[in-house]
Amino acid sequence: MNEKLARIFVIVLLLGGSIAIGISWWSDQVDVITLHARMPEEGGWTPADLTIEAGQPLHLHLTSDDVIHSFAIGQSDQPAVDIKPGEMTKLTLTFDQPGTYTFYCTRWCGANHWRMRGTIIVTGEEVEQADESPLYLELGLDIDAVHEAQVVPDEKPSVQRGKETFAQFPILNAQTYQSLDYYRSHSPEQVWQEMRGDEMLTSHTDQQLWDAVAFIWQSNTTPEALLEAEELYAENCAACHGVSGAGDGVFSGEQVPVTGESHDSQTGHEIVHATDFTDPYHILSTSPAASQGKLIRGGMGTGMPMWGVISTEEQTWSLVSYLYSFQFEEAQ
Ligand code: HEC
Ligand SMILES: [Cu+2]
Repeated sequence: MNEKLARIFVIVLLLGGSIAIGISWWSDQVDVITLHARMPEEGGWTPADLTIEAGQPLHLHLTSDDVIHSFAIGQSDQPAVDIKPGEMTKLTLTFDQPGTYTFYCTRWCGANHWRMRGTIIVTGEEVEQADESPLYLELGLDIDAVHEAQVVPDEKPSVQRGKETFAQFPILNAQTYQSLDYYRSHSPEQVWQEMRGDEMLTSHTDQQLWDAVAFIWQSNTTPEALLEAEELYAENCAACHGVSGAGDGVFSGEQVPVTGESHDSQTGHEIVHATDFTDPYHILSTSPAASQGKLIRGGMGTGMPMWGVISTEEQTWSLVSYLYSFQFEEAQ
C-alpha cells in the first residue's frame, strides 16, 4: 500500500441528531472494504451495497477504475471526497443511527452520472421516529398530471413592486396568503385567482396581484436558503434543466439513447426533456408541494432522478423556492 498517495479521511456522521463518539483510528488490522467507482455504464459502484452496525467504524478504500468520481452521503452535510484513478482514498465512516443511507457521486462523469448510487445499511436498534409522509401525498396530489396555466402575467412579476402592493392588503387577507401552508399547497396561478376573486382586492390591477404573488413566494424563503439552493442546482440539476432553467442542459433528453427506448420499460412513462422552469404556463400552475413531490420521488422513468434519499427536507424546499425564482424579478 502506498502511504504517500493515500489520503485519509475520518468522518463521523451525526445523523438523527444524537451525539456520536467520533474518533476512529486507522489500522491495517481492521476490516477494510475496497470500493471501486466506475461510470454507471461500466457498473457504477462495486460493491454497491454495504452493511455496518451502528456505532462501528466502516473503513473504506476508495479508488476509481476510470475517471474522477467522488463519494458523498445523502442527507448529510459532509463534504464529498474525490476518488481518483490510480489513487487510494481512505475513508472511515461511523453512523450513530440505524437506517438506510444512500451514497452517491457528485461529479458529472457522464449522462448517467446521477445513477451512480449505492446504499449503506446500518443495523441496530431502530429509534422511534415520527415518519411524516411528504406533503404531496398528504394533499393527495397527482404529481404526474399534465397541467397548464390558464392565466399568466403580461410582465415578469416583481418581488419589489409586490412588496409594496402587499403592504396595502387588509391584514387578515395578507396573513392567509402569506402563510407557509397556504403557499406550499397552492400554485402561483391558484393564489392569483383567489386574489382576483377577493372582494377586498378589487382595486388592484392584474399585474399588481402577480407582483404580490412573487412577493409571497420570496417571503417564504430566505436569501441564505436561495444561495444554498443555487449551489445545489448548479451541481445537481443544471446539467439537465440548464443553468438558466430553460431545460437546455447538456444532458436534457440524453436519457433516450442511454436506455435505447423512448418509454421506460417498467412504468411505461415517456422519457422526456427536462422541464423548462422559465415557462410560465408550466411552472405557474405547479404548487411547491407538487414540485417538492417530484423532486423527492423522481419521475419514475422519465429521466428525472429521485432526490429524496440525497437532499434533506430543508434542501428540497430551498430548491423548490429557487425553481420559482426563474419566474420572478427578484428584489435587489
Ligand atoms: C438527468 C436529468 C435530470 C436531472 C439531473 C434533474 N432533472 Fe428534474 N426533470 C428531468 C426531466 C426529464 C423532467 C420532466 C419529466 C418529469 O417531470 O418527470 C424533470 C422534471 C422536474 C420537475 C417537475 C416539474 C414540473 O412541474 O413538472 C422538477 C420540480 C424538477 N425536475 C426539479 C429538479 C431539480 C431541483 C433537480 C436537481 C436537484 C433536477 N430536477 C435534476 C430531468 C432531470
Ligand atoms: Cu461519477
